[in-house]
Amino acid sequence: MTDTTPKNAPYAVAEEYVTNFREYGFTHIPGLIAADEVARWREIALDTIESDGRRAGMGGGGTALRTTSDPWWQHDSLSGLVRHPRVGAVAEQLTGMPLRVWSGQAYAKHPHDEVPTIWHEDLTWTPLDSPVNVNAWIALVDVPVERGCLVFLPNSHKRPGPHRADTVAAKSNATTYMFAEWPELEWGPRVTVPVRAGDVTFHLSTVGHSSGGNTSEEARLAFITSYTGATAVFQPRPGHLHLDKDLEPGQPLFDDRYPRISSFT
Ligand SMILES: O=C(O)CCC(=O)C(=O)O
Repeated sequence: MTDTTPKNAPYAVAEEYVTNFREYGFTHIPGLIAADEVARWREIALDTIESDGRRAGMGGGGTALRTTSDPWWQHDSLSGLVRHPRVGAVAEQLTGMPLRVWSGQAYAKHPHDEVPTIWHEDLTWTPLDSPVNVNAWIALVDVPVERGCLVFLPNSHKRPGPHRADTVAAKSNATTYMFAEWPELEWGPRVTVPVRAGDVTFHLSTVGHSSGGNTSEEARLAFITSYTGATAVFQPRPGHLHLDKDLEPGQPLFDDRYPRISSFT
């Protein structure tokens, strides 16, 4: 990752976040989205999950995590959040690379869905060849520890490769595959990151992470935008599912469905 001056300079965050992101593989940026804007997106995300939600594939182990159905471009209501200029600009600043959207979905972990999200990294589940993949996890409500905030394995992106597990094997042992594949990760430090509504955490696809169950009385509501390198190529491995039937293996991503951050207004 090289240092670049972000195109959207007014949206740039302090250099300490860039340093943290590159050192640990994730960073937490408080208050990136203003309170009134978050309130609006919270309503829209909830409505979209209620009208067109499904059970999230990432749950493993029985969590009832609900998500808006893929692909994001079928939900006009969510387009403004997927193309959020500040969130996109920060993703490019952190990675130092030109990026495009890969996916964007709202997720609700309902009260007393107490099953944690499995330990995983995202690369194994991503049917792309790309110089970088990064997720922005946008908190639409306050997420204290008891509501199931994210837990990261700092520095886990620096482990020796290969960084992808076999997707078919990982699927059949979803709750245990990560520590089975990279046993040393089980014994490293873990960082639990409670967040306020409007905060955003960013993490690389090679970083191990999970989240706790929701033992609280309120839904945990978040929006996850996944970005990939502007030059990314669709390259599914055995076991990958992807709903865009117009994409052929080896093909670059279409600008209309996978917009470049530089095209956001
Ligand atoms: O929201 C969660 O529980 C997990 C999120 C996640 O895995 C991700 O953002 O990559």
